[in-house]
Amino acid sequence: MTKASPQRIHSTCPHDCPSACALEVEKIDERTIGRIYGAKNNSYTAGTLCAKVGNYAERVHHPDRLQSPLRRTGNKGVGIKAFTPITWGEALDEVAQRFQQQSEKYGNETIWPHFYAGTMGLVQRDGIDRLRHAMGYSRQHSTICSAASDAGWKAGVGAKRGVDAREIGEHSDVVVLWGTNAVHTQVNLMHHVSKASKRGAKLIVVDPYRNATAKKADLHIMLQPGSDGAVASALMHVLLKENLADRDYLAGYTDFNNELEDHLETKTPEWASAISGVSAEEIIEFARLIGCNPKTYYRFGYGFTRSRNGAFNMHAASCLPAMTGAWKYKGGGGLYSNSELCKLDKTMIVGSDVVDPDTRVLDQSRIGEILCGNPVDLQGGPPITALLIQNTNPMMVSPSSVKVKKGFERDDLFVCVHEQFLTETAAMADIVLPATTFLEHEDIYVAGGHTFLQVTKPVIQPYADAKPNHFVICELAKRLGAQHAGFKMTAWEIIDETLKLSGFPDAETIHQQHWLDCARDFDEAHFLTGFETPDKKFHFSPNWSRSGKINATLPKFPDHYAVTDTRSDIKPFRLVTAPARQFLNSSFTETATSKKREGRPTVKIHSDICDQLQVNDGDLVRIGNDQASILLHVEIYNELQKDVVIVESIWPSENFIEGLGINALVSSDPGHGIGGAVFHDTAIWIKTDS
Ligand SMILES: Nc1nc2c(c(=O)[nH]1)N[C@H]1C(S)=C(S)[C@@H](COP(=O)(O)OP(=O)(O)OC[C@H]3O[C@@H](n4cnc5c(=O)[nH]c(N)nc54)[C@H](O)[C@@H]3O)O[C@H]1N2
Ligand SMILES: Nc1nc2c(c(=O)[nH]1)N[C@H]1C(S)=C(S)[C@@H](COP(=O)(O)OP(=O)(O)OC[C@H]3O[C@@H](n4cnc5c(=O)[nH]c(N)nc54)[C@H](O)[C@@H]3O)O[C@H]1N2
Ligand code: SF4
Ligand SMILES: [Mo]
Repeated sequence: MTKASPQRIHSTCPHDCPSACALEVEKIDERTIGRIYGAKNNSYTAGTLCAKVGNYAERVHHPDRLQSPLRRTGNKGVGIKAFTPITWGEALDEVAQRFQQQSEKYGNETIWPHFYAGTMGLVQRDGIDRLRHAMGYSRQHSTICSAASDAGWKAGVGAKRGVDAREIGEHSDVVVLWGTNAVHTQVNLMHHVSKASKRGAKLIVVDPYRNATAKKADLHIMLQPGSDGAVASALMHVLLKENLADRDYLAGYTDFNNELEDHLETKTPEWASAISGVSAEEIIEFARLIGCNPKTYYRFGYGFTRSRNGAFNMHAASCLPAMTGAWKYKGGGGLYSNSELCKLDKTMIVGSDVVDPDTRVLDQSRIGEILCGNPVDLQGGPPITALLIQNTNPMMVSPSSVKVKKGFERDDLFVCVHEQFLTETAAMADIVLPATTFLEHEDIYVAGGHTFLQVTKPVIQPYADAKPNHFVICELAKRLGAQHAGFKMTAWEIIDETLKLSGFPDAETIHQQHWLDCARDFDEAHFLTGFETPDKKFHFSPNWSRSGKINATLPKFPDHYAVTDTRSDIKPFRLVTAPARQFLNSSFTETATSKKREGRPTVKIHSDICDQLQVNDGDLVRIGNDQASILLHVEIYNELQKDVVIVESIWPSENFIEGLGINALVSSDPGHGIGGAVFHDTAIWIKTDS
């Protein structure tokens, strides 16, 4: 007799990834899943999925999942043996009591709910804001990922949406992947790219190293980190000079003018070559490919915006589809993120109706400075004496991690972490609460990489005593006296109400059909009805202050904006800490399969440099700067410029020989514009006398 195959239940991948894959989860029984598959009948996911999530049973059924609330009774940072199980009631009472005590002493701004996108589900991710706003706790300027890229994209285009990536497969003649290692970070996109390649479309990848994506490219622009503005400006120079710009489009849809044309006159390929290390010939070849093929699709990633000039460079690169009029064509135009495509009224989730605009806003990526009491960061307000953390692991992922650790070590800091695992951050907490995974709770998802809105229900029962984020937020609200209708609703009711307020079908209907395609019609998707700027034009010369409070005066036109961490005789190399394939930020570092596939932390160094340093593959070198230094095994890698090194990340600190993670070297300086972490903008030295 053949065994019946397990039931497959629809779900959505919640991880912090543009793909937000539509999933089919094999349900073995009420507590167990089998394999996970990408939904075949979703036209973006198209049955593709990353290996990490295919093998999710290993994560959701991991023996190290947190089972019950814990109180720390031993030292910070030593692990599970420092904790004692307690009940949910005891844990929540203690957190509420400590918050109240601190509030009485210092005012409500002394408490900082700190969160990010461990789950991208809107209710479980952003509900913490409702508690924050209802209580007047310190706010968060979310800069760790998309602040710089958002500002740069919106500067020209005006809204966080772009052309549907499903157009690539059948219509694009050229695809440009700019600063995104899609094979690692959004593998579904590659399904659409390979469909185009099979038709003969050309793939151009712009990236400092020949990563897994660049290996598939017809043209790899292997530039210096932080030099994208120079390359983009030179491309525009060539397009204008060789009459490959679309002058009618420029006149009708953009603010293009003679002053910009004069400015670009001096931005020659030779000028850009000296800055970027890319040959003038390659820049001309690139310009001709995009100029002669207006059906060019640009997929702009986050990677190239993680620099001090990142927002500026995103804007410079986003000028290219406007210069050639690519937006006019099916298969042409660009996408950075579609997260503003489905316009949702999130009042019930985030409590935007109860925000006090006078509460201070703290820079998420400066958590080290903030916890260590930097008065500039604290803006004249009280110290942070209590943290509530959900969906993020700042000890591992934040810049300047030595400072972050120092902050968490403070005796007078009370920390509550709600987590699935005892992360490095949870190990520093006073109270740890066990969290459900997406398979155990409800949520609603939009996506950066596609056009679908998805609503999900639990596939299995919660593990042990784990509870969803929504539960924790509502229970704390009850104890703290926070007032908002959202605290009295179930997660499902909030999803339903959010959809209703936004004019979408109800939650049950969308759940039954698994997703709702929010794609706009051709003219709107391609901005032929106008960009979302005040004058409906694309802006080559943007008004940066539309993004918010600006921290620097940015150049007027696309250019090379030389504000990155510069090399010197002492620090002659530049470090890029690009994401590893088998990890997702700090997640999946707990699963044996991911770790085994990644091997160990290494530093990719060019063989000529290894010869100079007299080191071989596998030898140890020390890399460092003014902040810290780290011992790493060498991986000889010739597919990068000689003065650039790559450490694929983010490995747990314990996997580094001396226990210090890669973010010890990354600065917490904010990117120019409205801020943003600068993970790929670090000048370093390399030494062999370890
Ligand atoms: N060196 C270097 N550092 C980087 C980057 C880099 O490229 N290089 N990238 C940066 C970027 S882009 C980002 S976005 C950050 C992200 O950094 P993090 O925010 O730490 O990212 P994640 O690992 O996605 O998620 C954090 C935690 O959320 C938890 N979690 C997941 N779902 C839930 C849930 O439903 N409830 C609760 N309570 N917890 C949940 C997971 O268990 C995980 O431990 O890292 C940044 N750090
Ligand atoms: N496997 C895996 N998938 C992930 C993640 C992960 O950690 N692992 N993280 C998730 C998250 S939170 C995010 S935000 C996305 C990010 O995904 P991406 O948009 O792909 O961005 P990054 O991963 O930061 O960087 C991508 C590439 O940018 C390159 N880069 C660095 N500096 C520069 C530069 O100055 N110019 C140019 N042109 N390129 C540069 C890096 O070398 C790297 O290859 O991926 C998500 N998906
Ligand atoms: S590719 Fe991204 S969205 Fe899809 S399953 Fe993997 S992590 Fe999730
Ligand atoms: Mo991110």
